[in-house]
Amino acid sequence: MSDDIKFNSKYDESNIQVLEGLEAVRKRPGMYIGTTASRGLHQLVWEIVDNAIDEALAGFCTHIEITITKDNEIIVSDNGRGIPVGIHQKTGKSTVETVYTVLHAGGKFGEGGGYKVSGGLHGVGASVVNALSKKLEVWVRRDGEVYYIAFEDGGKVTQPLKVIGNIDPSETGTKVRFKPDETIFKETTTFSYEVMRDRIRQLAFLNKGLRLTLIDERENPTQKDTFIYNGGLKEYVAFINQNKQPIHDEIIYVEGSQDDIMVEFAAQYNDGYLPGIYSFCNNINTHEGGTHEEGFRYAITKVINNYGRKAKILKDNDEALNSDDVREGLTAIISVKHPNPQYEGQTKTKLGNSEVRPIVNKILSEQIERFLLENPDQGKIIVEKCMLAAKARVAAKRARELTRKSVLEVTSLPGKLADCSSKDATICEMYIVEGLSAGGSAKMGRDREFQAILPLKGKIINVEKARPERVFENQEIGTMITALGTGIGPTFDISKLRYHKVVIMTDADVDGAHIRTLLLTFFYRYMRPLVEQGHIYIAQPPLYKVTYNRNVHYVYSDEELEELKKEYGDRPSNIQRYKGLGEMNPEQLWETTMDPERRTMLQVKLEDAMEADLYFDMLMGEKVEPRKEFILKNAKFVKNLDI
Ligand code: 0R9
Repeated sequence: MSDDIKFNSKYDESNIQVLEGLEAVRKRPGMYIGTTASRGLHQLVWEIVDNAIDEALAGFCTHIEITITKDNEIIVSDNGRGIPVGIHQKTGKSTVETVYTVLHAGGKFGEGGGYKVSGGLHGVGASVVNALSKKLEVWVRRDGEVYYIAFEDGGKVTQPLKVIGNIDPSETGTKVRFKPDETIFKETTTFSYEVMRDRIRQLAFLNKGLRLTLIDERENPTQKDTFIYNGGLKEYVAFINQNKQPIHDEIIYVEGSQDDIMVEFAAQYNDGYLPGIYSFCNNINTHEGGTHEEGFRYAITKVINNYGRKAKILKDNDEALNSDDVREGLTAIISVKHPNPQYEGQTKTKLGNSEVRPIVNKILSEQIERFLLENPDQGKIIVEKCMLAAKARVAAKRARELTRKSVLEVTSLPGKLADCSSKDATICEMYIVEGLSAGGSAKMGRDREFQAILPLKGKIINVEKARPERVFENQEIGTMITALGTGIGPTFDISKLRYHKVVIMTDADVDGAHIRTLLLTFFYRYMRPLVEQGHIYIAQPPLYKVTYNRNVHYVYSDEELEELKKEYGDRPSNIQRYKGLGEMNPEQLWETTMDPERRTMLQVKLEDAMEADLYFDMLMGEKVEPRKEFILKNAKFVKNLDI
């Protein structure tokens, strides 16, 4: 059959169109996968995995296996029905070839009438992966036969579809192997096991009962992880709360569907103050929220108030709980699957479909109410926690009205800030410096045109453990907020940011690391756009000053010191180990750490907010055991532990 395909009359004509389509992808890959850096490279894997997940959602696939080969190629296989192999009416080519060569074909050409569910902003389909691959092969097991087709150099068919073997008709599935094109992915073609493991685990949580296996053949012995969660989002919430202190045992779990829209939800309160609310549509994290989150917020506020009144926990003269009160310390995940999602917002991660709001509201209201009625012990704990949040809110408001202005309203710049003279925020930098003496050196050493210095006295409050009202009362935090100019909370406005580089400069010791983590936690929890948009940096002061005769070298790591010794011999005239920034005079601080021509700074990036949440919980939260475990496990990486 496959040999006939070439002679089909439609073949030549459609072939030209196909190659033009794929060529467009190669010319502008960014338009299709966002970027050709590491994130775009991984996007290739997700495009293929998405198709297998669709097959699972259609009810025909239970296991997906993803392998990174020794040569850094990717193999994805599923045990679904296998991609159809018959001739496709419109293209005159086999459906499998069509899927891999016609843009956006996967969703439109399904024979089973199922719709495409998984995938989001870049859900562009398998043909894009083919266009950006040096080589791509597909094996389909269907109707007792193994079919094979191969492409090279961005989608040119090198082996037309043919049967290469016979099998038991009960064995079905699809396997795809591809090698990303190095001329497109110039920055890197190396896949990250950690990045892939985190996303695959998330996909397992989001698709209850589906088994996903990740294998890395680059490691010896082969590294392998299998994920399957029969509890779905319930297990996801337990996972997120692993380093928190839940206040009730039973996780609230809701599942339902209406008008082809599937809704799944799980939630549990912990003794913290900040909410951790995550939402997904078609397995894509909707960071900017949207109609599913609105439906959830409405439902939970209404149900907890109603239940609280009915159960007489909320008394007649108690004020109603607002949506902030009922979300304090709540970890919740809402996931919807929608056949035709509309995304809005700056990063197109806000769900816009208005019909989702009432559907989520209805399903959640009914089932959360049932949960509370069936679990009155837990219901009582939950309502009381929300009432405490409301009390704190009311008290803080009163205190603000009675006493000094809140840090949120202060407008004059803090006295401690040595500001820069330029008003052009895009070139301005603010150094947050540990200690008053280092602050003094930094003030003298800086370029006052564009570098501002804010010295910090001691440690800032741990925002992970403090109620927001207390955070805002904290002097050091107040000073920072005013200096930055953005405001905070609902009035946060990044366009008012006064410095586009905010540089954390602390000593290279344990105290310095602690202060740095406290500051990062604050920025992450309360001013996340600063982190997301890459405004936060970490200064890299040198660890040593090494002198050979009269030549001075500043050395930034122990590896570098070893290199230097190799190069110049083992006997420098002097090695000075810098314990703190205070030991450097202003010129040295400028030369080594602040001069844009010579310094190196680390830019803090946020790859995955949910993973970051877990780390902050572990490093800064209440539970000691997980932190101890982490430190023991990572002790070998800690080189300069000064105790
Ligand atoms: C290894 C990665 N897996 C896939 O890419 C994959 C796609 C796919 C699929 C179907 C089944 N399994 C799959 N795995 C499928 C089969 C049928 C109908 N719809 C889908 C059927 O047997 O009737 N397809 C995804 C798109 C297409 N198939 C189609 F467009 F070719 F139909």
